[in-house]
Amino acid sequence: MTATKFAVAGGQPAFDTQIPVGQLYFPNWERYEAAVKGIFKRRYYTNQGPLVQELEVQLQQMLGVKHVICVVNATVGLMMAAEALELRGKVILPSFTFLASAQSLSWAGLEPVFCDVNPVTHQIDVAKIKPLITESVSAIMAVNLWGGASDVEALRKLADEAGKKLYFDSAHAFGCEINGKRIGCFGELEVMSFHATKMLSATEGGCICTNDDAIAAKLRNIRSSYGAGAPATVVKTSNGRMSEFQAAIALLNLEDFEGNRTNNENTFLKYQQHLAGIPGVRLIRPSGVSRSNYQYIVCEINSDQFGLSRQQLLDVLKAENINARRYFFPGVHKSIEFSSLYNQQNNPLPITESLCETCLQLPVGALLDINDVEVICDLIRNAQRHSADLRNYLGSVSI
Ligand code: T4K
Repeated sequence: MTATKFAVAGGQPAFDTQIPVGQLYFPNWERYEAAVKGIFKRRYYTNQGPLVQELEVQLQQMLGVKHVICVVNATVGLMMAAEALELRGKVILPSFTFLASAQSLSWAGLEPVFCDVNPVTHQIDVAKIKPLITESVSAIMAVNLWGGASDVEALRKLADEAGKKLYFDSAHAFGCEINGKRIGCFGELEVMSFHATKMLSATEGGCICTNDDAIAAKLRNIRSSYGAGAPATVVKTSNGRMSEFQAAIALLNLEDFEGNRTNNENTFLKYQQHLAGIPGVRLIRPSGVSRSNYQYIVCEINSDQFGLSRQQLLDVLKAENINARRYFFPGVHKSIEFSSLYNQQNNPLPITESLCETCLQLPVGALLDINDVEVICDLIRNAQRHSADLRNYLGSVSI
């Protein structure tokens, strides 16, 4: 292949249609139709209907956790979590995450304290949490990224010693296990996302998992002003209810979860095989778990070794109709809301800063034909080989 064959240089794109980046699983239409017929027959759209109840029971069994509270999405779930845990003041969390993790704190009147992440695993760096703990910190929110997990044991020990609460944004971690124990069982509670681009899709949706009866009762009352389950005194209520249509999709996708997980794992292995040896490309293996959902395919691009910056490689792939992404950019600490809080001198976040510039997400999920992985990897390998020529087509963007 020569540089002129690349779409960015005027060649034919490798794919006719866009290859999306998320999971995006669409269950069998007939099964969905039957589920919707049931909703119409019962004439019951929402408010803790039978499908939501069924989903909660199935998730409790699958995750081995006492309570699953289904919600409208994980962002609202995280806001509800802060209220149920009665958090005050500040919460320590990584900045290398989706904006919603930190903004859930703003909605709850809390202030984020950003902690750097581990350069190898991308999970919150437990050693860097301790110096950030002060009297005004009420909790640690760890984010389990990329189908991997934070060091849950070290976090538990640290939180207990400091007398702080511990909870997890596990939006990426549905179906993952740590030493045989499903994610969902750790900390005071965990919040999962069932967004369309996630491992278990409810189109929009999520759930909160906890083994604590009192927290569960509060969450069920915070979820809806009319309450559900055991009565509990709560100050604020919300509308975090999941509808029957969301639950119908989630239940169907749950049936197909194992097949989708295996497909993701095979996709990861194929990327691992075909990206091997490309200078400047490091594929991230989900860490801290005994079983991953392989929800994301994450690479770091070292521009000195690769010859193109992460953004330049994204531009090359985009022209080929490959919708690779740069989660997370910019770091949450640089977003409009939080940039004034972030003090580079007092609390530097060098790893986060670097990852925001170098991380790349590649396509994975049910809509990806696994044979296309080889095509994508060949394009990346050739982009590296022809990086000097390609830079001419990509204009003056510096590496
Ligand atoms: N915590 C963490 C760590 C998170 O990553 C997230 C969400 C949350 C909390 C909050 O969870 P939720 O409140 O969302 O439940 C996506 C998702 O919207 C978001 O759920 C996710 N994280 C975030 C990392 O990514 P985008 O902006 O990448 O999605 P979008 O619309 O660009 O879609 C991605 C690709 O998929 C595009 O190529 C379009 C395609 N697509 C998408 C949808 C939804 C389709 O072809 N069909 C579709 O139906 O945000």
